[in-house]
Amino acid sequence: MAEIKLKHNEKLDLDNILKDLDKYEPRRKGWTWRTPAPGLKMGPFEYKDASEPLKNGVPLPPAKYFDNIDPQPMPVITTEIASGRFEDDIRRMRMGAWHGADHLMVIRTAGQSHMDNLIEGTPQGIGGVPISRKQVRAQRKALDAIEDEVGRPINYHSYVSGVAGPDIAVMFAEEGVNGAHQDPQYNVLYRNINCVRSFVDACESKKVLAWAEIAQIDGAHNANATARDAWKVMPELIVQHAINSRFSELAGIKPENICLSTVPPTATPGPCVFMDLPYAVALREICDRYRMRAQMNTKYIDSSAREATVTHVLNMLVSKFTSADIQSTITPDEGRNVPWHIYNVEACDTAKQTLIGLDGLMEMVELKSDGPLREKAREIKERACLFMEEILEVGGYFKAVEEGFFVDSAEYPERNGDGIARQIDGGIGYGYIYERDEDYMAPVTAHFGQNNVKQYGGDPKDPSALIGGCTLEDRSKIVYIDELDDVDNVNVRMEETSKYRDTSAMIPEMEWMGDGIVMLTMMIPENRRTAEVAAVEIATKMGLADPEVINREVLQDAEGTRIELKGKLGFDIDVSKLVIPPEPHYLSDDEIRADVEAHPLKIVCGTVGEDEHSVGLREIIDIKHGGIERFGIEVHYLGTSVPVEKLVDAAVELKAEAILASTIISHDNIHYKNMKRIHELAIEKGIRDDVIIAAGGTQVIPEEGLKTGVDAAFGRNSHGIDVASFLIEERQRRRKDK
Ligand code: Z97
Repeated sequence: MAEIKLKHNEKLDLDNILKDLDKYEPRRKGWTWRTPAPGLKMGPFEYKDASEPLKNGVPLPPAKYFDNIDPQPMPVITTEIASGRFEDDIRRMRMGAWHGADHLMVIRTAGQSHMDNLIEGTPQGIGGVPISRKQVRAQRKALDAIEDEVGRPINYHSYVSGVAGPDIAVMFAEEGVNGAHQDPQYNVLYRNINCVRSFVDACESKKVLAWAEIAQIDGAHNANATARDAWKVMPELIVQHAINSRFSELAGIKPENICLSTVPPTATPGPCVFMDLPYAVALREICDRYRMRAQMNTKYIDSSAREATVTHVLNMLVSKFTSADIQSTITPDEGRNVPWHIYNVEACDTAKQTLIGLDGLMEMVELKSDGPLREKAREIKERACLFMEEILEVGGYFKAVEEGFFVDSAEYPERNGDGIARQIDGGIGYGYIYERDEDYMAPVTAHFGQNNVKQYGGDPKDPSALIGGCTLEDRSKIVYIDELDDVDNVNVRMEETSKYRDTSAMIPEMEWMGDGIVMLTMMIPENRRTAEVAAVEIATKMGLADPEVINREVLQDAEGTRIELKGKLGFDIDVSKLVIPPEPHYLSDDEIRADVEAHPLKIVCGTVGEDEHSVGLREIIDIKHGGIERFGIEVHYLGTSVPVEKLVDAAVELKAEAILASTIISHDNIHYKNMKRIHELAIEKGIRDDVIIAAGGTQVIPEEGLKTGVDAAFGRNSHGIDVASFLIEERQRRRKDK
């Protein structure tokens, strides 16, 4: 099957991804960590904790000041994608990968834990897409092309939870999935699936994950998100991690593929690092042979992206102190349920920026080995051990769940008696566990427990040889089903949006192609309640459909409220009809400096005529404003209301190579008249061929200005770099002509 090659300036062709999926074969199995690059040198810097750089990516915005370098931190960076349409998720994956994500997690949005079989095709239903073989194949296939493009392996991930857990695990192993959540406690506590069934199923699932070398993440973060006071479940979080990790190891998963889904339990305005760091240290110490996948706190996120970003950054400080192996970047928009492209990308940037910003930190600081950090960590570990002992005392995990040990709102050993209680003989899937019959046989690879092939002449060490290999060895045995539902499938959905793929029509989107959603940010000078209603009224008058306030922050009770609102645009545009002016052209700072160093450049300048404005020209020349002085250009500033004769005379006297004239006042076209006069005077004085004349001002239209005979005219929004680039290039042109 021909590999897909992406071009950085061309959109990913979804039709091509979906073509021939029946023939797709994953390139590899198992998880990939980043390659460390100690002592990496990039631009003017050296990094201590970086990993190998990407071939292609989007650097952080300030990278333009540092040769556009894009250093990559050491932890794998996760982006959790939950648009609910896998075909749009694929495009988001590419954007995420360009911003540094190499663990792409697809959140199931259909409540799939209760579906007792594999789902085929690509139905969207009403609750969002379930994970299906077709979806997994399409996404893994797209990621093969994306990882080639960015130049780093990408881990693809989803969930092996629910009553169909083992079926999904096998499908993941067959399809080259690299990471998966698997934790029977999730089924029991949050999906009320029978506990015995969940643990029996988990044996099988974990055995399959082990074979496929899939990195496993547990579900402990859910206790934090569900608890009434999230910081009170710290001992229990450790217990949950311990149960799943030890169980996984016993089922055959290598410790290095067992990742704990850690989550800082608290958030601001609590003194969160003071509470979260001892917890993370305790966990590191007690579960030291496993990997840490640090998620951000999602329990206390509200709808301010700014606030959520700070929480994320504080959380990453804890990650840095405890050397988290995977940094998750669940989008900081959880609080307002807008799982949009931009937030996935922003969160990846937040992680990259923070972790690179903290590069080398641990070479300079050390966590204290005494004091509150260690005391608190020890206390958390003690509480966790007591919790575990009590589980044993009451008769084991199932009994403890029955008695409501978990997600109780008090801090253990206190109990409020409001934990989640599940019956051993109840819940979904109860009554569906059968002992293996005497003549039971399982000629399959990666099967938990007795496969009984010996009875049939097989080799227990190679059980599938009995049938010439199972689907894990012989892919031709995998039954690939394209679609089962004629109406609810990706082809129908893509037909509806084909206009935006196949023509030059374009509409903005946040989540799905063609959704037309835009966000408005407004400062409404009213109280919160009035501002919310006013914002909706304004959006309606602007023609947005379904306007909805998604964030409100009080600036002051009476003075104003910051409002963010989403709404739907009722029209699209044809990009082929746009008149797109060429990009402004600049030389780089280095190019300008080198030219000035080789050929010193002297200029005279001033605001001409009866014009006292000085700010504009100052912006162009002053080093403080990033003006042309910073390139080493020698600037002779003559002030304001400078007669044009004086400017030209100064150029003669100083043997300046260029004259810069600023002119703001435009009454009676005086600005253009003055420019014309400078040009004529330079001819009269015999220096026109030796001097470059440039003029500018807020009322200057460059095309009109050029008609006066000057060499360049600069209008509103011009900067020092525009003027410097022009001067240097014009000089170079003149040098060549000589
Ligand atoms: C995360 N931020 O890191 P269903 N199994 C586990 C889960 O945590 C989840 C599911 C299954 C989070 C994502 C949601 N977690 C938040 C251990 C969901 C999903 O198909 O909704 O029943 O299962 O994963």
